[in-house]
Amino acid sequence: MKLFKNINIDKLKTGLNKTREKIVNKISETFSGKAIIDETFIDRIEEVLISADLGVEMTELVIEDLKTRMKKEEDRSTERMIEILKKALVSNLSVNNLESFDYTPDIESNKPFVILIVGVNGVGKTTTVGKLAYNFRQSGLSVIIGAADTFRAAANEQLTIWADRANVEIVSKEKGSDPSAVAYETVSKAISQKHDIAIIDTAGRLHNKSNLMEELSKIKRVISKLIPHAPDEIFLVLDGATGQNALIQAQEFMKTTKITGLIITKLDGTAKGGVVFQIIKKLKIPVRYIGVGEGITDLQNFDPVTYVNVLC
Ligand SMILES: Nc1nc2c(ncn2[C@@H]2O[C@H](COP(=O)(O)OP(=O)(O)OP(=O)(O)O)[C@@H](O)[C@H]2O)c(=O)[nH]1
Ligand SMILES: [Mg+2]
Repeated sequence: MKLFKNINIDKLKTGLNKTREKIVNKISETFSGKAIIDETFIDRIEEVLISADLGVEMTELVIEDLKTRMKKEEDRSTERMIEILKKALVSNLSVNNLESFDYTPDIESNKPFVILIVGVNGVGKTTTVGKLAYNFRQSGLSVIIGAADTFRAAANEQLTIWADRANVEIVSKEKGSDPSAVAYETVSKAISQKHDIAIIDTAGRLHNKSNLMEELSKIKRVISKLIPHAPDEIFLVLDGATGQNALIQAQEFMKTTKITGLIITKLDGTAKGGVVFQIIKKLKIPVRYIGVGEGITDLQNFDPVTYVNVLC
């Protein structure tokens, strides 16, 4: 079965412009005319990486790596230094995350494959459901989506627009109905109508945080009554533009929900794209997709090497 592999280098480049400018321009300034690698020079690089939201821990690892690699270098040109930095970034990204290089969900033997989309309000869950549905649909799979955000008034309409754009079926109920009932009906229909994939959107905000977590557990329980392996994936959506906060949110969710993968949105238009490194390093949950725009084609597979190459 063909599955979508969406990596558009140009789009990714444009999307990551601000982060790249921050890292590359500042580093180029630092490097220009420098032949001696002294403490001030290293400190400057460290500042640049931290300001791009790489985080202290990840920055320190990269800097150590950079120092070791630079000792062996004759060529101290800016281009060469950026190359070395790239190597240091890639090797630190790959450590715990080799499996995310090539993500192919095993949909064939787990039909209908159920994906639950979770995250706090405004991070881009509904948009991501639309983009995912479109991509799977484009790969020739039949998709059904469920509007289990019954809390917010406009949530149904918003997801219906995405369902039309992606040309997929949608299950929704009136505002205020039980989100688990929507999830149940979505998965039931996925089974009876033989869809390949069911994607369930959830609310980002309920009356309070423990409500939200309880609701998610209930959705999970209800779905697994229909299919024991479901949900096959619980994707946590994080807004990359919030930098450090995204990491904190993820840690909160992980306390109560078994997150199987991450989707980092809004990496376009932010200079905090370095947060992806921190998230990977700290959370040890694979990043599956990244959002680089509001359009239906703006969801890409995440590949660490491509990400670093586009960034520097
Ligand atoms: N630039 C950009 N905007 C995005 C991206 N993903 C989502 N957005 C925008 O973020 C805003 C919120 O997106 P939603 O999909 O409604 O977020 P949500 O998590 O469903 O929000 P709630 O349902 O309120 O919890 C919208 O304006 C989207 O267009 C992205 O990758 N890039
Ligand atoms: Mg939503």
